[in-house]
Amino acid sequence: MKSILFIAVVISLTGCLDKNTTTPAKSIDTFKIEVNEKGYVPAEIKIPSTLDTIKLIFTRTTDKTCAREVILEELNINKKLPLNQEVAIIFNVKGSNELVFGCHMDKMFSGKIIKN
Ligand SMILES: [Cu+2]
Repeated sequence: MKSILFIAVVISLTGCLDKNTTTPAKSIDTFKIEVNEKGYVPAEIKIPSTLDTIKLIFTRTTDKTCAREVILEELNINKKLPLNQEVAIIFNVKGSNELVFGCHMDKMFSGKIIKN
């Protein structure tokens, strides 16, 4: 009887461990992007393919480039980036494998979100 109980405990424990070690399907992930002299940094954001929603927080820290907004044509997003202010955009990424964002001048400065 005792050994049966012990086995049951071990099984339930390993069950728990399995759940913790496999990556859970996250619904939202947040990334910070600085818009400086180099453009959007980081310019490449890799996300898990299971991700539903992404939150990008942009902070423009320079006046020296034309990248004063962030445009995501595919999703009709166009947001001004005031100097040294955090601007968050939240959107669904379920239907896209790759999304490009950039400035208004045909992506002279740009970045992309890529699914792993
Ligand atoms: Cu530009």
